[in-house]
Amino acid sequence: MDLKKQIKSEIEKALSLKELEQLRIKYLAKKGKINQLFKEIGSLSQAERKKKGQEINKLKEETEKFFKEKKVQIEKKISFKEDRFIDISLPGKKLQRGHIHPLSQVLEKCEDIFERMGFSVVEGPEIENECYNFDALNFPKDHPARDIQDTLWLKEKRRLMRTHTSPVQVRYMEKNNPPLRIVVPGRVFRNEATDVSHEVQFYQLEGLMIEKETSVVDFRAVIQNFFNEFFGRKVDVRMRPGFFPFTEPSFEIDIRGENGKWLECAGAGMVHPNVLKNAKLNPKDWQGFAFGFGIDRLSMIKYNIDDIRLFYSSDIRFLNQF
Ligand code: FA5
Repeated sequence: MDLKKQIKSEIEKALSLKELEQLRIKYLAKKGKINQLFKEIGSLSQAERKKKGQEINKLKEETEKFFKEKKVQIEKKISFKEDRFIDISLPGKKLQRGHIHPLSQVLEKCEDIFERMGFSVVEGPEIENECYNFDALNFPKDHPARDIQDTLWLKEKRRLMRTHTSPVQVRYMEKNNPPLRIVVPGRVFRNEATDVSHEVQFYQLEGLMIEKETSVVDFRAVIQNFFNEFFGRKVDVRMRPGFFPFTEPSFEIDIRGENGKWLECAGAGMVHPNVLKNAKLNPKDWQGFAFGFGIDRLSMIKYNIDDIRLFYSSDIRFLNQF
């Protein structure tokens, strides 16, 4: 049989890298058959030697090519087999299931309760201008909240990260005719040091109700109903006098956790006549109340969490508990 054919057929039959290596030694190694052929032509005439030499060189090149191709083929088969190897004694891989973040769950619950009381859910921009965040809300020009220490100002002139959801009150009143009942969920930003109950960014839920006639008594009834529903029990609610430039009178709202401790969770009050005027409503015709819940604080009380920063830690061991 022609040597080239023989080599080719033997290589084709090889099943493993080991067999292939044996064939390589047989044909291509120093003492292999092909080198043997080179030696044998030593006795031929120069012309014949040249011709034969060329033939053997060609055979050598082709043989090397066959080996290379076969090696790639065998290696591919091995890695395929390894990929497909299944060890049925190994425990199965558990699929990690995601779920809604606890703060989003709380926001959804709040929205749901207020919607049942006739409030609509409205949103506003996180990047605000000084006018809606402060001026229209009756903040004096020199109010300390405008200070760079409290507010995250943007490079763009008079633009800022909103410090509360209250600017949406004015935005909404400008475009909609009363009576109004809205809640505004959203993220707010403050340039302050963090601690167990303060974050640089946190969530608020703003509420606004504008009617021909409303009073602090209506407000108290609405929030008491909200808290009872939210916590699924009768909740102790405390209203303390407070100060906000956009409400008069103003209150701080505390609720008592199951551990007996009071925690401030909202600011509120009757909408200031100047704010109604800034939104082109006549304070003689319309009045109302507004409130701003700290959603993180509500969540802390609901789930008995003592550090607000856990909500933003992305610690899966914490998040998986909700
Ligand atoms: C306000 O932001 C007012 N806009 C609330 C308001 C709305 C008053 C409508 C009157 C009428 P205050 O700064 O107190 O108020 O924040 C409201 C609530 O947000 C607080 O009661 C608290 O629960 C929460 N809060 C305030 N600062 C932080 C903070 N750094 N981290 C987490 N929660 C905070």
